[in-house]
Amino acid sequence: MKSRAAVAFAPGQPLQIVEIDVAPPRAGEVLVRITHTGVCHTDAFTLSGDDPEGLFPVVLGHEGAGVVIEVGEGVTSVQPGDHVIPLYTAECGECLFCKSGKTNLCVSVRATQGKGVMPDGTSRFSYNGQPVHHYMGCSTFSEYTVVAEVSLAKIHPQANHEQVCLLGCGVTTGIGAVHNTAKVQPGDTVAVFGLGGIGLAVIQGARQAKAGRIIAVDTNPDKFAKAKEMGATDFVNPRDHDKPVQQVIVEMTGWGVDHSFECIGNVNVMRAALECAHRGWGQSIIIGVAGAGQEISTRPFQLVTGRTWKGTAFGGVKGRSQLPGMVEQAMRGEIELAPFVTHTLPLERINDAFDLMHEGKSIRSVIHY
Ligand code: NAD
Ligand code: AHE
Ligand code: ZN
Repeated sequence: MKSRAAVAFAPGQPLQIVEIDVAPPRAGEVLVRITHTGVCHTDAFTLSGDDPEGLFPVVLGHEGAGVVIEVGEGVTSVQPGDHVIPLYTAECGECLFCKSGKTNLCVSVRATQGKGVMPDGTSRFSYNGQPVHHYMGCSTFSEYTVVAEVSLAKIHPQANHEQVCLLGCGVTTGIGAVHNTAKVQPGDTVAVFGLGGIGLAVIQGARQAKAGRIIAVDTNPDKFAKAKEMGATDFVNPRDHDKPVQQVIVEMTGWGVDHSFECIGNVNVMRAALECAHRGWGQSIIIGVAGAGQEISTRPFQLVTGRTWKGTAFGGVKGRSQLPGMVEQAMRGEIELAPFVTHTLPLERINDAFDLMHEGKSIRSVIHY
């Protein structure tokens, strides 16, 4: 079938809105009509050419919601008409990782996903007869996409797709990082570096966890108002200080924070986030994605004196078993999604969404088809 899609033909180039061909779903696969998709910084990261797994041409997008149109042979967990969120972290329930009870990092389709193809090693997308790659197992920048059955969470049919698409990545990642990875407790002190969609979701999660002080850090002071609305109590612009931001935060708190979260993808900030963690027990959670060749460093003494460095993918959330419940939490107002949606744009204006992100003017632009 034909599908309108925003295709990234080459790194660093604007997306092109074209009509691609989408082949029918094969065994274990599902054809989904995407109704809405957010634009996450990770899409911009891959488009920039900095992603070691970046492949072109590709249909990017991994923060969507939609409706099942057709299922391939053997698919039993969803049927046409079901409302779904595609998952870049699948959940097969059977692999070593799913069975461990220790992680959400299912490996069932991860290897082929990273190569931009379906689990059988081929693509369902083509343009002018040439294959186009899939992305993160989702490719939500196409109105019609094909995903593996294990990469779909079936959600409440009355959920508002314009908002719950953000549970496909940003909001789930931030909230999940607080509850599943850091396990923030009432009264804990938290520092959040980077106040985009991810950082604001961390703040929302920290407020849910009844954290005490929530210190919001960004070099763009325009981000502070929304951070305050979400529950941040203190605001730091590193550019207002002539000493390292970790020193500023340690001085504000006495010994540092119980938990810090890096939500930018900057390895220097990752170091600062670790070094503002409390002596003896503070932990720092890396959420930001850094480019090819980037490495983190600190003095080992920072770890010897009791700090812990961790990372998280999709906030540690198991998509098929936990995301439907998070959608219902959003429907009950227990997760607030509306403040994240600063712009809604038709597919034709998707490049504006990238510009707004780079200019620091948006939290999330949601694209509709
Ligand atoms: P965003 O662009 O919306 O927000 C980033 C924020 O960081 C902006 O407000 C920007 O002003 C701020 N910033 C930039 N440099 C800074 C600095 N030196 N000091 C302080 N603040 C600075 O991005 P986003 O969509 O919120 O994504 C954030 C990061 O999280 C990206 O790296 C993205 O790839 C990553 N991410 C990871 C996961 C995961 O599962 N681990 C999931 C989603 C996104
Ligand atoms: N492809 C990159 C890594 C990108 C990355 O770390 N992705 C995060 C999700 S970002 C969502 O916006 C993630 O979940 N990683 C775990 C995984 O399995 O991809 C690289 O460095 O090669
Ligand atoms: Zn994302």
